[in-house]
Amino acid sequence: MDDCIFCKIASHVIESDYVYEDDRVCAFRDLSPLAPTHVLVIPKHHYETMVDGVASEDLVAMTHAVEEVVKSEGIAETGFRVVTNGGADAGQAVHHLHWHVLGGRRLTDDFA
Ligand code: DGP
Repeated sequence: MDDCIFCKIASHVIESDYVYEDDRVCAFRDLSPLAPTHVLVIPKHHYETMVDGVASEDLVAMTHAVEEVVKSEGIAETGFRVVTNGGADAGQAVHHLHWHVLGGRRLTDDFA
């Protein structure tokens, strides 16, 4: 996807503040953090949302990345939240599947 910012970050065409990477996924800090830890976990393959036929290998890799991130950020024990926005009603701004990983403070009942 030539015009997808997250494809460019995944392929290092545009560099970001990466906190985890393997052959299927990468994780990097959100530009506008809503919590002390606000990391985005994305598959390197372009999917728009969770209902875009995501390969099970990519789901496993994303789950593994969440585990690595919450451990390295020191929030595995204190608590964390994983959120994904799919489509207009959810306010999805970037149309490349991403999981927000939030933690480091008491999270409210709202999105963050
Ligand atoms: P969503 O509403 O779920 O599509 O959130 C998209 C998030 O992506 C939003 O929290 C801001 C973040 N974001 C957008 N563009 C960039 C970027 O170029 N770099 C980084 N690190 N984050 C970005």
